[in-house]
Amino acid sequence: MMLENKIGVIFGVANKRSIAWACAQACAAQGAKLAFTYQADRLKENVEDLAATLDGSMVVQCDVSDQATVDAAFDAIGKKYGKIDFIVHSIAFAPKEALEGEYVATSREAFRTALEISAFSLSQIALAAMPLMTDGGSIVTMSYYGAEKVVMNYNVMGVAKAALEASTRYLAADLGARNIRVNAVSAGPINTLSARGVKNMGSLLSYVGERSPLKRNVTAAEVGSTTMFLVSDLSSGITGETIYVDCGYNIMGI
Ligand code: 0WD
Repeated sequence: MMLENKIGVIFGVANKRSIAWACAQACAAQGAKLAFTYQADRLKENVEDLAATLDGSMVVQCDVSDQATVDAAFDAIGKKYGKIDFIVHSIAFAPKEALEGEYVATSREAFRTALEISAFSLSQIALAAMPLMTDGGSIVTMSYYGAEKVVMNYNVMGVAKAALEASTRYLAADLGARNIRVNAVSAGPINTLSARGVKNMGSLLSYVGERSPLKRNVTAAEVGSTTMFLVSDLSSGITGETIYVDCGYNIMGI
């Protein structure tokens, strides 16, 4: 029971395929109590049904584009649990038209939205969580290889993930003195709701599955167990890192 007496907040469960849900299951299996946020009413029932399978959990609305909902969510979590030990940030969004064709054509609005929801939200959430992380803590976010190499159709989301990884390092430097660690997991492609928003995701999955050292795609459960490690004391010496959980794909040259 690596996470006994620990309270975690999980951002980004949309349904049972969500990476955030795999992270939640891995953390709950180690004894963590979890608060879940959902973005909007369309996801409320899904998230409530999933959370109901875990003892002592709570569910609260939080749309990171609306600061009042972020403040209200942390208020409610603070009232129920009194503290937070870890956060899983598993949120990203870009308008669909920005996830196909040429990156050069990205609109100002799509750029702003993608960076705000997918990257700024990490520092926004860290700031809101700090007063409740009284015993130190651990924050984990989800990134992707498109942050550092060009991946067809990933476009502005790659730029947002580059900002997210840089933000992970700056936050780690700021929060280290409070014993709060901040790390990113760079996950290989997984067939989730968000992934289906990227054009030709199916061919990306087979390409990566054939070429990665392990000759397969990673599973959400594998991302979940690495996240569990990163929020646990087992990783107490690790902060500011981007850890690949991608069946080794990123190490390959030709
Ligand atoms: O291949 C993949 N699936 C990979 C995903 C590979 C590497 C990284 N990732 C990242 C994603 O970019 C994202 O950061 O993992 C994270 C989780 O993605 P997911 O599990 O693949 O996707 P999904 O189940 O759709 O969850 C993402 C959720 C949203 O779902 P929808 O589908 O409704 O957009 O992010 C949440 C929302 O629940 N979200 C928001 N939450 C709060 N405020 C907002 C918002 N404004 N916008 C989206």
